[in-house]
Amino acid sequence: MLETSIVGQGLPSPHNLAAAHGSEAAIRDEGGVPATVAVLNGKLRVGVNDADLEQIAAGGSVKVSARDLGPAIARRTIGATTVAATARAAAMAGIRFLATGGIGGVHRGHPEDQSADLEELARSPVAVFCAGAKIILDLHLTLERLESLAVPVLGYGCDEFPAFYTMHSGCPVSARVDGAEGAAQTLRAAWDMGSRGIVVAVPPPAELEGAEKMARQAAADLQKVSGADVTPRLLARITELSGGRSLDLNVALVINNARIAAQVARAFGSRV
Ligand code: PSU
Ligand code: MN
Repeated sequence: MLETSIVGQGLPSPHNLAAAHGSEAAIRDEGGVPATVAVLNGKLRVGVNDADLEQIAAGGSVKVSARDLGPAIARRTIGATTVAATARAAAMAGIRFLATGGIGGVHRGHPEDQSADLEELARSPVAVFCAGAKIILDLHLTLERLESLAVPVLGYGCDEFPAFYTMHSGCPVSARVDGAEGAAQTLRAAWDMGSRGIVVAVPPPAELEGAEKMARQAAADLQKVSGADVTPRLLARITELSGGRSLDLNVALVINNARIAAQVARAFGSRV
């Protein structure tokens, strides 16, 4: 299962479609069936076609988080779903595996701005494969919040929570898993023990040099921005600051997460 806020708001063209198509292809490569989620024509769709994706990628889509699903359906908006809204869709469809770039979290300097991704993880029984949370966030507070919500944070072959553009955040994961089999076993045990959402944090396939410095700069530049716009605006600022280097890594890590999600799903013996 794949989200579309990254296509509609998170990445510019043509990187957004490259990430979406690349993720779907990676899942198929691993023998899985991709289901990309969006709100279209007054319906929450689990599985969209290329024309739908192009419509979302072309702009004009609205960012739809969990609370926006009802209004977006009623108003027939073109809705690009965040992790929170996609996890809700996964729960309804009985799908347990979701891949994205990075989950939302607690914003730097604005601890009152907490992504609905976190609360939704406490509710929906879905494993979210991500390169951690974006370095533009306050990762320490984000992990504290996940701990309070009793959401396991599994490091896929790592002990440190990745920070999206880098595998180093200085913050520990709650448990480490190794390989697809190891991850599948731990997911099964955690769900048996009553866990709902589970974060599977996968180190990014490359490092963006100077990521921490750029994140600090971006957060300082956009101090006055608030609400749903914050995440897309911060990502766009990092793109400028990195001279576009962040984009290729962003696409690569989304595809990498999708591939690993499909491998673990296969080991788990379930649908992606
Ligand atoms: N990962 C990316 N790019 C993105 C996002 C994640 O690489 O744009 C999106 C996800 O859809 C995530 C959302 O759920 O940002 C979080 O937004 P907010 O902080 O407003 O909840
Ligand atoms: Mn927010």
